[in-house]
This record gives sequence, C-alpha cells and structure tokens, in this order.
Amino acid sequence: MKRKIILDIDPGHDDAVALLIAAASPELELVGITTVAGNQTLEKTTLNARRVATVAGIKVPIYAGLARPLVRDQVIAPNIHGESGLDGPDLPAPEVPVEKEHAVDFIIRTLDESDGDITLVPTGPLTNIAAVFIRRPDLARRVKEIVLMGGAYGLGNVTPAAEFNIYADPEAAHVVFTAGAPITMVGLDLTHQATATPDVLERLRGLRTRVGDLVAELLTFFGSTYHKVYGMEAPPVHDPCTVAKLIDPDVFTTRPAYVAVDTKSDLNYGRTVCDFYGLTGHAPNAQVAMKLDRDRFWDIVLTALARYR
Ligand code: PIR
Ligand code: CA
Repeated sequence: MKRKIILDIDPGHDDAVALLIAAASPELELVGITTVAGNQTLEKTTLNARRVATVAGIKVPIYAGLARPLVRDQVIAPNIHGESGLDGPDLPAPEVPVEKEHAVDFIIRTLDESDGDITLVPTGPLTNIAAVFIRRPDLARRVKEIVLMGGAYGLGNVTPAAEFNIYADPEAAHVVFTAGAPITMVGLDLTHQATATPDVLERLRGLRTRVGDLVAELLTFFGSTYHKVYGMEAPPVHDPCTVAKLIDPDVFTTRPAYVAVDTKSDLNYGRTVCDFYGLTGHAPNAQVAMKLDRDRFWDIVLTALARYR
C-alpha cells in the first residue's frame, strides 16, 4: 500500500530535494503540495515550489498557505537560502499553476475525505498545520502521522537553543505538539548526520540528468552558505530525512519523548525541550529521531532521483 502524504514546504534548497524524492517514490502517493512562509516569504516559497515542479515535470496540485507566523514577527533565512529562497541554479519560469483553494482548506478537506490514512510531512514552520488544528481539533485523530523536520534536543541553528522551523513560529509548533496526533520529530540531532559530502555531489552529477545536475547545484550553493555561516565542510540536508523515513523506516532510529516548545522565555524561545526520562510526568507525544544510517539515506535519495530521466 502506497503511503499517502501531503508535503508542507518552504522551499528552500533541502525542501526542494524532499519534494523531488517524494514525487518520484513508488512507496508514496503525493496527494498535494502546500507552501508556507519560512525560508523566504510565501510569495517566493510558492514560486519556488512551482519552479521545481516545472523542471521535474511534477503534476501534483500546489496550494499556497499562510504568509506569516501566528503571533511572532516574521523571520526568514536569506543568509542560508539567498534572496530568492532558492539561489544557485537557473530555474525556469513556472508552468504549473497555484490552486485557488487555500492550503489550510485543502488539508482540512483531504483529512475529512480520508479514511485516516493521510500522513502530513511539514518541512517548514508549522503555521499551516497549527491553523488546521485550531479550526478543527478533531482532525488530530484523523491524521495517520505527522513526520516533521524541526527542533532539536541539542543545539539550535538560529539561536543556540532553537532550530529555525520551530523558532520561526513557536506558537504554531506548540499547537501542533499538543494537538494529540502521532508525531515523528526529525530534528537537527538527526539531520546534521545527513551531510552532502563531495562524493554525494559526484554521484548526483553522475546521474547525467537535469534533475541530478539541479540537485548538485542546489547543494553546492547550500554548502557555500553553510560554510560561510557555520564553518561546516559539508551541508546537512535536513528536509529529505522526513521523506526518507517514510520510504524506508529503517533509515533512522527514534526514541519516544515528551516534547514541549518554549514559547515564553527569552534565551530559549522556540526550543524543543525533549523529556526522554519521563521527568515531567507527561506521556510521550513524539518519536524523536536519533541515529541516521547515512549510507542508506543517500542510497534512498539517489535511487529516487535516478527515476527522473
Ligand atoms: C536551514 C533552514 C533554515 C535556516 C538554516 N540556517 C538552515 C531551513 C531548512 O529548509 C530546514 O527545513 C530547516 N529550516 C532547518 O533548520
Ligand atoms: Ca524547510
């Protein structure tokens, strides 16, 4: 049985790779793409989703979502993803439309019409998903699973304590983590193991395809900003880790924890505080990603991308 997923993205270099592998994997049925403000403004992330879909010939409907966080002032990440949100490769003008229906309405309708078999895969701020549960708290029981990229039990990447997707909308993340849906949290602790080293870039170019070259160019730009900002030798390719888990559950291990989002403090605003030991007395609300099988991960990504001819 194909697993039905909705990808909620803010492309974003690594979001683009997540989209490309999701659309090419026979294990998954990509029922819709929804966009959110995050790495760049909603206008830019939506345009980027359409451009990537155009290059790759992806014919899945794209719905635009919310343009700002629920409460806090907007933060974007041009230092990492550039002014366009997807700097580096030359991308064509989009030839695929944006649907008229709002992303939040689309997600609600799809869950309503489903047998409880829809998995949500958010790889940007959780604004759209929070809006779904604010309007329809009952839908938390209809979601099969939420496999999200965000958070960290260790270090942050936008403040010492917070990861970007959670920091960009902590109140939304709070709503999602307390909604009652089963969650797999793929945080920086996991994604920092998914580095695009030079041998990976070689394999991508070795595909000798438009999409292989596109992903190599995306990750080369991403690597240059990661080197500038963090001094890292190879960039972590965060968002595809979520999709890889749905293609092959053995790609990483998880541990149950109670995850709370700090929405109140100054230094720790947007931190995902992970209780692995039951210290707070709360039952676990998430499976937290721990150890990546790195070879398996890149094999999954390369196998999926090789399907684009
Ligand atoms: C990556 C991102 C934002 C900021 C930095 N510094 C790095 C984006 C990625 O698209 C990913 O979804 C998540 N946010 C990682 O924090
Ligand atoms: Ca992202």
